[in-house]
Amino acid sequence: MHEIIYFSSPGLAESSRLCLEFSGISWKNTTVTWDEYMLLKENGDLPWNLLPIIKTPQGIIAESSAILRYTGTLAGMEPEDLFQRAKVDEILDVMKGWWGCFTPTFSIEDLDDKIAARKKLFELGEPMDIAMTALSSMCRESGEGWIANTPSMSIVDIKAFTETFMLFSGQFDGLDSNTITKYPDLIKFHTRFSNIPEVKNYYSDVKEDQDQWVFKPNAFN
Ligand SMILES: N[C@@H](CCC(=O)N[C@@H](CS)C(=O)NCC(=O)O)C(=O)O
Repeated sequence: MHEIIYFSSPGLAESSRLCLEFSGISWKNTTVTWDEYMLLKENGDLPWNLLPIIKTPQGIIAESSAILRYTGTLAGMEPEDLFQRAKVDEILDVMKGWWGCFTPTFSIEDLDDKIAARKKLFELGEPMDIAMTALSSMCRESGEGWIANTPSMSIVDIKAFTETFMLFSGQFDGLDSNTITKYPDLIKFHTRFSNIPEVKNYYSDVKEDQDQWVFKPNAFN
């Protein structure tokens, strides 16, 4: 049995949760509070003191990218072709840089300043606008409909879906659905992806007050 342990938010675990869902294997989604996280840390259960981790039959793996590649392989979403796999990794690395420019806003203490900083990131020509525009082009231009031009869905499609739309759930002050609806190609990508049966089914019981509402069909329509 595989078990992912993380907080209840989508965060760094959602892409792997979705991969496990696609894999068809039996798995457990364990969500923890901050106090439970601290306990895991104090008990030495976390290889690098951070979440997420995945418990596998052979032991624990930490680091979200490693977990994504592991669960993506279980789901058959790691391309076998070396070039295609490297392309997928290339785009994953680029995406990591995109979200990296968002991270410093977490340490802004004044709420108005935090909101202003986040809104600015999405203004024309600013880093997150550049990111959303680049992702829009990849969605528009992908031959087979998959972001890295793979013949079937890869882990980069999963990561693009979960890590883009989770930004607009309302959990991050300053960002809401009005920000993302400025990018129609991303809304098209959302509509297509959220209606894939496995995805639709996985989120079917999600309630409005859960951050995962953004992954349901029509979330932004
Ligand atoms: N590079 C790690 C980063 C993990 C990380 O920063 N996890 C955060 C939650 S998103 C955490 O465990 N925070 C607890 C803390 O800061 O003490 C990864 O990709 O898994």
